[in-house]
Amino acid sequence: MVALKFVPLAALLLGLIVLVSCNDSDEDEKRPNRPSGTAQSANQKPGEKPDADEGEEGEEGPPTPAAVAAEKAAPQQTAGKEFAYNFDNDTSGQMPAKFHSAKTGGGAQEKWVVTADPTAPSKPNVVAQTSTDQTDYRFPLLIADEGSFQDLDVSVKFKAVSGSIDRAGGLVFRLKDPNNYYIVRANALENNYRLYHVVNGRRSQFAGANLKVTSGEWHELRVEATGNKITCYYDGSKKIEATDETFKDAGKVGLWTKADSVTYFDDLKVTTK
Ligand SMILES: [Ca+2]
Repeated sequence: MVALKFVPLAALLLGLIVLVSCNDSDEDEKRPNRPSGTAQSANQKPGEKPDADEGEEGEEGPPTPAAVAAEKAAPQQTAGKEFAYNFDNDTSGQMPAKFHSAKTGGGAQEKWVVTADPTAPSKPNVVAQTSTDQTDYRFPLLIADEGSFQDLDVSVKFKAVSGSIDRAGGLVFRLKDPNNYYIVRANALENNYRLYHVVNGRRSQFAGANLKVTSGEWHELRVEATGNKITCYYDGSKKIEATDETFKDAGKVGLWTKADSVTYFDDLKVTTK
């Protein structure tokens, strides 16, 4: 009799214990998750966010590319022909002569202007991409109008000034139009140097190297392309050697940034090989 009386009481107690422990574990699950979830998404910028730059393999970009204007044809340059641009005779606050601007991807209009910089490799001027639209898949381009180049040696100095989504500077070559080109770029938020082809507005990385990219200092990007062989240097050191069959014909050269990168460039030089 006594035992029987205890059965419902024991069951009740057991039920209460289960209920309390369930509540506890719910709270335990919720409490640490909320702040860590927030911290994670905050920490995801810039290194771990699902950024287009994070896709090491495969294509990136919208299935239907943003429309771009066709490029005006530029005469293909013969071996030994050289062009150099120091922006020092261009007007501050305006686009540099012998260039036009364009954009791959979405977001606001790119803005390239000549500006004075006391640290310029050649003084007084540099050319700067100054728009800070944070659209991630957005690549402002500054394209040189005078020639197209097949086998080439092209270099530029760049200084990563600011950017929270991205802080990068790049060199474009064998460009057919703003949706089709090769690009090698250095990223000061990710500390890497990567080589991509962009085909119909979609970007694929096919080579790269990890290296320290400091902001606020000048660095040199340089590419040698001969046939399908592409060699990329960073501050004079060979960092990438790759082969690729995508763009074999002559194309234009240019400068590149991404998202909200404010980047200064100077002394673009290109020589036909
Ligand atoms: Ca200059």
